[in-house]
Amino acid sequence: MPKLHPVIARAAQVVPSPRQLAWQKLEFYSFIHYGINTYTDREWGDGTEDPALFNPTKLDCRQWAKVCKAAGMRGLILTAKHHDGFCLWPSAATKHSVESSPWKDGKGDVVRECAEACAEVGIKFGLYLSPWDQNAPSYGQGKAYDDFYETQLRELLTNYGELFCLWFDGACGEGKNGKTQAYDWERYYAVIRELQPNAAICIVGPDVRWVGNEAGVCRPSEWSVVPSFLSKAEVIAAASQQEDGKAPTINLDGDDAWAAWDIGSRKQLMKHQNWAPIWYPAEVDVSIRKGWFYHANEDHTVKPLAKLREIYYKSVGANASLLLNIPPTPQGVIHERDVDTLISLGAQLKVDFKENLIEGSTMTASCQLDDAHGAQNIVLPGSDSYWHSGELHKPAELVLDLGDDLDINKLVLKEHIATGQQIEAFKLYIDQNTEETGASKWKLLEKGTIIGHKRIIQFNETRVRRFKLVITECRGFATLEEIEAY
Ligand code: FUL
Repeated sequence: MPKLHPVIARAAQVVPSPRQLAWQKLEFYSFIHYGINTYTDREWGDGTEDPALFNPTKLDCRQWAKVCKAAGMRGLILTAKHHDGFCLWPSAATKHSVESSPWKDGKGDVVRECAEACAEVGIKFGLYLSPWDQNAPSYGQGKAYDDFYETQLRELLTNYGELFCLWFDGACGEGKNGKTQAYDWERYYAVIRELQPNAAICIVGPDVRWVGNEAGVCRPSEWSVVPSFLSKAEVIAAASQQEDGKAPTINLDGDDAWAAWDIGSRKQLMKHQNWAPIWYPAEVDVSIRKGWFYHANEDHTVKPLAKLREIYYKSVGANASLLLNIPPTPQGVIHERDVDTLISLGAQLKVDFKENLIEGSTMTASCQLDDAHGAQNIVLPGSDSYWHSGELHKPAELVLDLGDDLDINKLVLKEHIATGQQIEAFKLYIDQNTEETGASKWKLLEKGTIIGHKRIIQFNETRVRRFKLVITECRGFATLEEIEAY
């Protein structure tokens, strides 16, 4: 393989932070859009809503957490405050909160109940705190609002245990005559790093990138290493939805830099070489229903199991994480339609990934860095060891021998991303000779690009004993941490 251009060599050296690695391992978690909009039947409030409207009769955060867990999720992100400014916790910075509602005589705290439920059920907890706040009198006054926002952040970051992420969106629908607030993002980020250094700062933030649409679609090559301008708050805000709660019109085929179909290839890195490459992995956010908040007239829009499963394969299985929104009803529970579908999804994923048939396999490679990085490491599930090709001058070939003919319909490939994302293209073959001996008859099964944290490759169930994986293009070297076969 030809010598790397310095721009690409630099990208090959970019690695995730420990918090990004921890976040990536969660893979699938929920968004809970709940607040005053749940009671006004709107997607975006305007900050004039009466807190007295907030009065759940059966609020059950345990049910939320349990349903998430049953669906196969490892975390939950709650909208502590949406654009209307109503806070789901009693905030010292405003009275526009649950404290002014009849629920539990103003003594309730949804953030606390939810944090406790997640801890009890054993999933991670994260928070969404809308920067745009139409109720705060200081909104649009620069530092005064930043002070207010920092107070709220500190409350959330200190009183509710460990948070796995803080989620900021760039939406602001103030329109031409609205207020403009220049958020002091660096100040907000510093508070998060100070109080919860392990929390990932998502979307408008340095740790996790919005995939660019709300349809559950990833790019075919969803690079985790991209030019750093993509993490600039102005760029993200410009790409976010701007008009009354409408989904963004971003089209991944568009040619603006954010929306482009390709943002991390060599071509893009060369084009944007003045922007240092950063580790900025993608998250796919999508709602189980039409809207982000609950609306009874959208009960029929709950996505069917097949659609959710497809979204899972196309996000978690394409080097992104999946943030699936489930909005509770005005009673404060997840609607039975959503519950049924989510339970089926969890059951389906359990069946799909029930028995990893890799145990007892052998894996050989045409090259390896040293004895500690041999190909057999790839078929030791759960171990930290991995295969490292060493510097590559020609394609690396790996052969997986399952030890017997087995009926397989998917492989899961994982790069060792702690040492960066390197693989740019691969070919996967199956051996049509299923006997132990005799010459292999390789048939091309799949031609792919990136692998990253996880690439799920599905195919028609085939009786097969051996696979060959050829890494045809990569940056510097290649690694693989694990292969699973189902
Ligand atoms: C957007 C918001 O405007 C929507 O209401 C929703 O919260 C979505 C996840 O992010 O920017």
